[in-house]
Amino acid sequence: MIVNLSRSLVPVPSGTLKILLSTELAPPTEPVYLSLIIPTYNEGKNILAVVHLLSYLLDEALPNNYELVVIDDDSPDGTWEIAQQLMADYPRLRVMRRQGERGLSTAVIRGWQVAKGQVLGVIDGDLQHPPEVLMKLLKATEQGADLAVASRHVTGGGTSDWRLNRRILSRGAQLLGLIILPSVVGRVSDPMSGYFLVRREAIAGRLMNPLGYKILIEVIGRGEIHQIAEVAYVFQERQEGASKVTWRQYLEYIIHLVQLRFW
Ligand SMILES: Nc1nc2c(ncn2[C@@H]2O[C@H](COP(=O)(O)OP(=O)(O)OP(=O)(O)O)[C@@H](O)[C@H]2O)c(=O)[nH]1
Ligand SMILES: [Mg+2]
Repeated sequence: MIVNLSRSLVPVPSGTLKILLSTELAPPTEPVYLSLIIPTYNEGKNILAVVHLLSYLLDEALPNNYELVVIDDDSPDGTWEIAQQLMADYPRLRVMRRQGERGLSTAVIRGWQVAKGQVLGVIDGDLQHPPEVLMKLLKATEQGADLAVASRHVTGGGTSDWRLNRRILSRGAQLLGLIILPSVVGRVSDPMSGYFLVRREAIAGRLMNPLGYKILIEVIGRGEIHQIAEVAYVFQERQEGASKVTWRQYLEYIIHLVQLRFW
């Protein structure tokens, strides 16, 4: 009888936020091409659809050569438990339940710390990032990009029905970033994107210290990124669940920029 050990949750790494070099991965670890992290907080109504759509596409594009890793911060709606049950039907899915440490950026890095992929990625767990764009991001990494970013600000990209105040806030935050940290923020058209893939070796072995939501600026700021590709996407409206964005994220973003600039 084959016992499926993959049904248990992934243990949460502790200590510094450093990602392993591929040579440091423990021997029984079977490497894969892509590890895609799905950070979640109260996404119980979305997680099945996200896992299903991504698995459907990746089973075709990278059969048995990818993993999806849900990192849930102990959501009150039990997202982690729903995801854990999905592992029976989706063998490439792994799930981590964090209790203690919280926050989007550190969730992504904790996921990358347990990842087996040569290429590490992140996608929102609320279907606002169109799954099919992933195929173009993958292609860009296969063609040599160290970083492939889904962007709302290249031809063909956009933000569906964002209200004017959110557009202004988003563009204002980008402008501020360009002033405080031009060498990082100026390298991509959409530095606020939470949908991208990065080559493991470009960020491994470096101490990451992100704050808040904007993990991409941490990756560009601390990584060794030479070649960048951008792929257009339209940020979709949320159909289920609620946004976690508040003023706090904007404040943390500013502190994060200053931190990256001076430390
Ligand atoms: N693990 C974890 N995931 C989080 C946390 N905050 C947000 N997320 C997830 O990160 C993704 C993005 O968060 P959202 O609140 O949707 O932010 P957004 O998409 O930029 O903004 P909206 O358009 O308002 O939804 C979603 O999958 C959330 O469930 C957190 O503290 N921990
Ligand atoms: Mg969202």
